[in-house]
Amino acid sequence: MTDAAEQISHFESIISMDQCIEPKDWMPEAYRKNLIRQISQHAHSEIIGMQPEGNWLTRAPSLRRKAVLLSKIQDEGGHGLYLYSAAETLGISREEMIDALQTGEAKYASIFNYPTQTWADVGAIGWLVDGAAIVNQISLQRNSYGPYARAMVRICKEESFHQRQGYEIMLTLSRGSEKQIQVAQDALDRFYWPSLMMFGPHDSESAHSARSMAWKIKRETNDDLRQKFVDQTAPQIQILGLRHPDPKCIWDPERGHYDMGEINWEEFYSVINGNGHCNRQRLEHHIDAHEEGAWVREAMQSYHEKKKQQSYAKAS
Ligand code: FAQ
Repeated sequence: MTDAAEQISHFESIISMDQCIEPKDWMPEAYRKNLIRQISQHAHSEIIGMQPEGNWLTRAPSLRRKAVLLSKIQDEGGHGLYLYSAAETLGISREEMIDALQTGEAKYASIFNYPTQTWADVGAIGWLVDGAAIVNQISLQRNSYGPYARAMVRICKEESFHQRQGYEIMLTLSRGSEKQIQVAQDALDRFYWPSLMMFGPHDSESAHSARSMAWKIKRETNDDLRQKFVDQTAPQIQILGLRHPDPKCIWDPERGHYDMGEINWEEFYSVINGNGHCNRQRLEHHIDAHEEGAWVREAMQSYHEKKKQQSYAKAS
């Protein structure tokens, strides 16, 4: 066997035994690139995802709600940092990833291009958006790249708290006044379909799924994960006593699943191609914050350089 054939065979045997590929292991270039694409877009989603909820920090209805929301948003920032670090182990720099986000070359989850119009939207995001993220991320805990899989374990623990805090907001509103019930219903109506879009296009239309499934970068397909989410969400809507936004979401005893209506794919592609309500605003805000933080990065860099010089001087 040639060296190259041996490398491929070793890589494939690690994948087939459900073990992890680690940063120093040999890996095919396409595997590395696909991971960088998915992990960096996942990181961007966590960071851009701080903005819609951040919009409500100064208007949270009580000090308790404000403290919880602040801590949740900080968690999302932390998730972005673990994920950028995991992507860096594949040989891409943080600057390159940020540049790809800011020039629009790299995507982030479509859901964060929808505006948060009421306090109930904060509840709907925690319940539905974090809920959809967990369904996906639980399966990603078993993905084949070690640093990504390990980051997912910690992230899932925090997301499950986020999901509960969102549901608790929705429960409080749906047990409240007529007006509160109405804003809860409105938030559910606006966030339900975009949450289903978080799982990506149908399997038949998904450009990366077949390869990612073969390499165990993804462990379940877009449609299978979406079905899990629909199945877990329908009874939660019943408990809230709200109207389901999808009239076709009916239990099918033969399949053992809830049915679902068709997603508006035109809207999905329009949003991921930069034409959602908030795409421009989200990127502009990110660029402004990044520029404002330039002095912090420069100060840290020069401190690091100084420390390096001092340790060289000591050693020589
Ligand atoms: N939005 O071939 P596929 C969170 C793109 S974390 C935007 O099926 P793939 C936490 C896709 O990138 C949420 N773009 O792609 C939180 C590809 O474009 P490309 C993020 C989408 O990768 C909560 C093209 O369409 N979670 O919410 C979307 O096999 C609250 C073709 O699609 C993750 O990123 C979309 N919804 O499957 C934070 C999980 N769907 O790259 C704050 C990790 C598809 O060729 C507040 N990622 N596209 O230009 C994944 O599991 C996968 O990447 C999928 C897409 C399932 C998202």
